Amino acid sequence: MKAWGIFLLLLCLQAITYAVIGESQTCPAENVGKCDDSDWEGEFFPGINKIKYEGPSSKNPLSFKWYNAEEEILGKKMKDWFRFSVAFWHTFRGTGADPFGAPTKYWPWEDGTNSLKMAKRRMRANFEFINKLGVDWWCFHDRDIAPDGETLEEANANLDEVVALAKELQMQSKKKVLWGTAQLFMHPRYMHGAATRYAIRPVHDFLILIGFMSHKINWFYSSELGVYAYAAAQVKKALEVTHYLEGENYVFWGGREGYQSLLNTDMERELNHLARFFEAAVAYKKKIGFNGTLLIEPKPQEPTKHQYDWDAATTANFLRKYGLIGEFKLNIECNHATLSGHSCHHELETARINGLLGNIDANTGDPQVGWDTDQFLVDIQEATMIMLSVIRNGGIAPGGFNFDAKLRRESTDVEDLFIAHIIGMDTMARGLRNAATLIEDGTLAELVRKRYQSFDTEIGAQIEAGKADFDFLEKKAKEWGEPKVASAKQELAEMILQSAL
Ligand code: XUL
Ligand code: CO
Repeated sequence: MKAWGIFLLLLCLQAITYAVIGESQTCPAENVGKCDDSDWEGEFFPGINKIKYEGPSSKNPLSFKWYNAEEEILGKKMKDWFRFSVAFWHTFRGTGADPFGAPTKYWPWEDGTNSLKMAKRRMRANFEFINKLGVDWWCFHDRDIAPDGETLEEANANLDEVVALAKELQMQSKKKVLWGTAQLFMHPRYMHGAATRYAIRPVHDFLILIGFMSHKINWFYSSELGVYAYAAAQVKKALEVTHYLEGENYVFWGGREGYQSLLNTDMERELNHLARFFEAAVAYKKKIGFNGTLLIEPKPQEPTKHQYDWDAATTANFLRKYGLIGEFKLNIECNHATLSGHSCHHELETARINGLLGNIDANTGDPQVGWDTDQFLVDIQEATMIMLSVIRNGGIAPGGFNFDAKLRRESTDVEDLFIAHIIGMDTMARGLRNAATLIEDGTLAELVRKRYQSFDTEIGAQIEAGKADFDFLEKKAKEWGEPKVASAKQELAEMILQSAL
């Protein structure tokens, strides 16, 4: 009886304490776990200071060994060569879940909901992160930063609330959006694509063809037209908020603009729809005075079996066919490049020589895994090749290097978010330093020049100017006899490259 009495007394005391003091209104950073309804008032990354350049001999994982923002390389500050950006969707919405397994990451500030309150808290975490990391840019999809709604109006209102906070945080920290985009692939309404398809139309046409139906039924069209219109409305809003957040670019990645089977697909019609969609986006961009670059991000497949913007060359052809070439550039993603059977360097060079190199989604795949693993790029040789293209392009501003990369599922510490970005930035910085060494040394350029030197002669120049017809060339072939063919010197080129690594 006595024990029960003490227990009841303790319960009463607890009740009185809550009534007088109230529940704790803060959720301090040390409180790893759930953060009920209260606002987060601690630091999100306690114990992590602003990341500094400490040089190659540093053993501190939370320091840059090669990226020195203010250092000039080939007449430009490192930070201006790169314009590094954090991808909100991976860094703040990545959970570690994969098709076989549950989430593995439980960041202390997350409360397990997709509420507006949580969206705002995450946005604050984003700004603390980019401030501490020392990057000036961030990228987002509309639906990563704010919850979707039951209606378009509700979704837009949610977005407006989070964007207002982002704008305030941007002003305080002098950060900006590198690019924004609309997420047109997650919601089931986009399962057939967003800007391409009347999936049901071929069935409908077939029924008319065999005489089963005699006239067009609007219902068959309405749902798919509804998707196209919804996607347009979503892009319209995403363009507006990107503009409001002083975004310098806007990206189109059409994950579901493609097909699973050509049997039920009218490819020509779908591509026409896509071009009309892009035309409307160009018109709207001009209407609202958004001067950012519109970028298309090629990817061959995943989630669709075949995506229409397969690679840089396919996308360039699409833009030329529809007269859109002057309105768009490309956002080359390295992991997408390898999925399409190319190297990142190939895709960058294809974009560059077509005047289309706009931005880089800096990541990499795994040579033993066949899908888009979105890893941080840590291969110094690849980074060097990438930077050779970027330097030849004179930089990529107003584009930049967006880390469309995520932690491995098994990396679960908060500090891993920093370490991953640091090694991504250091790797690219090593690439820049190496590429600059190669360019200043000039041996590689000389090797390449020599391979084409016969075209530097008078007749070579005539050929390059399109002034040598077949009759003339036949005459020369007879006059010169069997040509001597020189070595390509590939191994020597590889040796020169390695000397700079
Ligand atoms: C998907 C991908 C996207 C785009 C933006 O593979 O790269 O994250 O960058 O939608
Ligand atoms: Co990407």
